[in-house]
Amino acid sequence: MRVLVTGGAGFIGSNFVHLTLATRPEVEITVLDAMTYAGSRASLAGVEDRAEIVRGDITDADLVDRLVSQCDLVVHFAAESHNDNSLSEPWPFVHTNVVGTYTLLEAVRRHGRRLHHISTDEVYGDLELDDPARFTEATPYNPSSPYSSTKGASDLLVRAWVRSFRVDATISNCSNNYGPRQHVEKFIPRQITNVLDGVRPKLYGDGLNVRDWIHVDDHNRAVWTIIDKGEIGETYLIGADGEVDNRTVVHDILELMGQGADDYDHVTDRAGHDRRYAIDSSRLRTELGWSPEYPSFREGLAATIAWYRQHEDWWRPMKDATERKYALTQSVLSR
Ligand code: NAD
Ligand code: TDX
Repeated sequence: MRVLVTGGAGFIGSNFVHLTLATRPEVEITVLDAMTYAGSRASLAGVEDRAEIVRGDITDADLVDRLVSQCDLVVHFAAESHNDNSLSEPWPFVHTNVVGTYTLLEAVRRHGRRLHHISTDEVYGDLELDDPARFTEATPYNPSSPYSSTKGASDLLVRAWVRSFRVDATISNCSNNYGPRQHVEKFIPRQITNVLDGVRPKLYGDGLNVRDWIHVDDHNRAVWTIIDKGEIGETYLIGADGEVDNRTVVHDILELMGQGADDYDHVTDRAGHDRRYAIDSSRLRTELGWSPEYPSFREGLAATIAWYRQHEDWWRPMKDATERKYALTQSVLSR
């Protein structure tokens, strides 16, 4: 079985490649990745002899057509993925997330291939802190940011191609991932690497926003469960009951790294900052029998801190440029 993994040099995609090669000897992989600032060849170190790595864009229709024709299954991770970037420069999000997904859909339609589309819980908008509700597969779409609106658009394209052209596709919407090989622009690795650099963590606004954390390996095991057992045309929500507010995450990082619990700074809030995400993953658990394997968020966080301590060679090249970008954003926001 040959699997085409788009975005396979990014955070979740590269972990998917490593997990798949370690657990599925029958699978051969082709990675298609544009190697944007978020893609890293170093994330695929050690897999080169078992995976073909193609540098290319998912909006390149000829390239996509050829690679799709040569595979049995497409797992589509490639995206512009960072909310803050989508606020400063939305166009790459429309291009990659919407036009790129359209380009893949047309190729899988032509060649009759199976597609699994990776999406996010952010398409459902946000919840109040005291709302007992969680997102389910029936929650109406209500995205807030340019990022989440383009992910919502890509999901709707997939649904339309299933209904109109009988494309064999499934969709998953997952909550916030953490783990190794996540770009240092994202919340958890940004704060871990700040502490390693002797810099205080930066908390947006009041820090009470809640995210529903899941370890990236649990996400990717769920993706394989859906590929193996999911019903074509259906959507499955992935989450591990990991709701934690941002201030607690920063406290945990500081404590696990031997710092004072209050050694952090509040900075200007993100525009339109979603308050809370929470996933009800009952459908995936009861219908397909998936459950998360990571025992707790704190244990996963400790393992993630250890990974960043041991892999400075991986994150150092991207740290300065990321912090320069944040300094610029903060100076614009505080004007
Ligand atoms: P990432 O930014 O780490 O990786 C994205 C990858 O896509 C990079 O390797 C990049 O080079 C590649 N890419 C970008 N534009 C491309 C293009 N035009 N053509 C080919 N490749 C391109 O993102 P991630 O956090 O690994 O997210 C992967 C997927 O999972 C995304 O679809 C995202 O929406 C979704 N998701 C992420 C999370 C999360 O917490 N990170 C949660 C739920 C869903
Ligand atoms: O320095 C920071 N300080 C801070 O308080 C950063 C970078 C973030 N935050 C806050 C904003 C959010 O409330 O932390 C929370 C998490 O922020 P991000 O890591 O940027 O993630 P989020 O915006 O929640 O989106 C993530 O989860 C859903 C991924 O980036 C998306 O790709 C995914 O779809």
